[in-house]
Amino acid sequence: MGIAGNLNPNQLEFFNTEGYLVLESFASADEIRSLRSRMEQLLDEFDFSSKASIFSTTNQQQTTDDYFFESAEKISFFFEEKAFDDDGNLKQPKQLSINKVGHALHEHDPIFKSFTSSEKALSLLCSLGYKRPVVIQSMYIFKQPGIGGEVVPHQDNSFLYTDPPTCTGLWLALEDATITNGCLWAIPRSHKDGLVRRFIRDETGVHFDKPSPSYDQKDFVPIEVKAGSLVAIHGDLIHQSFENKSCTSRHAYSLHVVDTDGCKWVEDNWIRRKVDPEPLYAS
Ligand SMILES: O=C(O)CCC(=O)C(=O)O
Repeated sequence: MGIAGNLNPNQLEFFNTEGYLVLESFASADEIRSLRSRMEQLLDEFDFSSKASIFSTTNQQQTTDDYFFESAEKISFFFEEKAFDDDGNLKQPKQLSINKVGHALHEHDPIFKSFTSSEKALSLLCSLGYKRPVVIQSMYIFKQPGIGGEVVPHQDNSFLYTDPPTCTGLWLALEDATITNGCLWAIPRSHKDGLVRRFIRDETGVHFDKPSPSYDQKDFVPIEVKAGSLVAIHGDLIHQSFENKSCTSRHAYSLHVVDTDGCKWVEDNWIRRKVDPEPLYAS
């Protein structure tokens, strides 16, 4: 295989203890420019006249439709809940109305694919102990100025469950992420308490198997990072982000990785692939 891990023992210890790790300057200015300008191009080409699907983490059951399910293997566009007026017209240009693009950018777009399978990304996964990792979803998240929606407290293993759980989030800041424009917040060490609930897909649609616990906001710490920083997030870490009420966007490229060696992708996950994803490497 020839892939060597790139985390030092202190970084690994921090990740294992706190449940997350910030890697500053993970992406170069050129890589950020190229991911952002490719997204600008995809957005320019996106014709939303026939279909507008909304993404909301506060209203997930109602807004989940076939467009959402099929996005697991496509490049699909989801609008902000607050993007439309009462007559269903966009209140601002489409470029400032999209919540996210997902969930298979890493498979279908050469620029996103190249970053996703870069040597440094593979080395990071090797450090984290992945034997045969697959990217199970990718998202370009805009957190638009003024209307960027909140992402409620959650654990990534709830949505992307393997038995045993193996999900890690790799969240790359494409712009500076601050408390003002809606950075990530997490409860350090919360991954030690295990998985709280699962997001299940069945013949009736999707639902959580348990209600959300109520979290004390005092337990969350902000993870403010510069553009180019990557935040590795343990699949059981409780994390969230708030609405962006500022006039500055907060773009990010988020990957979720699971292992396919020594664990099983369970069939009641929302993602049901027709074609199995290719592993990034096999060791
Ligand atoms: O970008 C955000 O605001 C939230 C992202 C997130 O929670 C995730 O990628 O798991």
